[in-house]
Amino acid sequence: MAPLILYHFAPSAPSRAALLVVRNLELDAEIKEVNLFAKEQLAQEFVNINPQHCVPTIDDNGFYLWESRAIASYLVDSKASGSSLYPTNPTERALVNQRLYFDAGTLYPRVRAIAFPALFLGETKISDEKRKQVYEAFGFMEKFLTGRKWFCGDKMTIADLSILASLSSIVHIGASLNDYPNLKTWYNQCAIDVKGYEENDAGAKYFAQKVTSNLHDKF
Ligand SMILES: N[C@@H](CCC(=O)N[C@@H](CS)C(=O)NCC(=O)O)C(=O)O
Repeated sequence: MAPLILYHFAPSAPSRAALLVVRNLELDAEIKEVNLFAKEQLAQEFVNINPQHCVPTIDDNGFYLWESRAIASYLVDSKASGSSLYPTNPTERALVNQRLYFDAGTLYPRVRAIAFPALFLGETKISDEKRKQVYEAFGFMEKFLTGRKWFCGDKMTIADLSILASLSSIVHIGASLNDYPNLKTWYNQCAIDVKGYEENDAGAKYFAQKVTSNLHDKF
């Protein structure tokens, strides 16, 4: 059987989230870089696979899938069914999904609202409103983590991996966790327990350097 292929670009938070799932499931996968800064995602052979031309995308023996959180759940279901990374119990799974949707619909868009204009639209400032929106999301996460080691309870799930990829990007851009002790403790715990933590962190740092080099003011 052909190996799993992950089309990946390290600065991209969604792409790093999928890679973290690969690493935490210890899957044998070929990682193929799609350099977005060189517009490689627009190459015809990639668009043939994914008409939305985004990373991450996987090729699992001819099954093509994109959207990082869909990839995360598919990888657990298809390669490690029963793993606590994506529990099968309906309420436990629903909570993981809620956190994944929170990342997709709240946290990541607020990070992107700062990064994308700085990277691609010549924006040199972060508005107070955008900063406030990021810290509001931190406040929500602080509450999600009350009485929990991980976002969904006492075990790490794909929600933690997805959130880690988004959060590390904005932390390296300069957002502070100091007013969010639960979140800070969780972030430090990730450094200990998440496989591929360093790899994710290096991608997040590189991304943040690109963003902050275009910004005149600090986060
Ligand atoms: N919701 C998607 C977002 C994917 C996404 O926006 N990827 C960006 C990089 S962060 C991309 O590939 N952009 C290139 C393009 O759209 O042409 C996911 O979670 O996978």
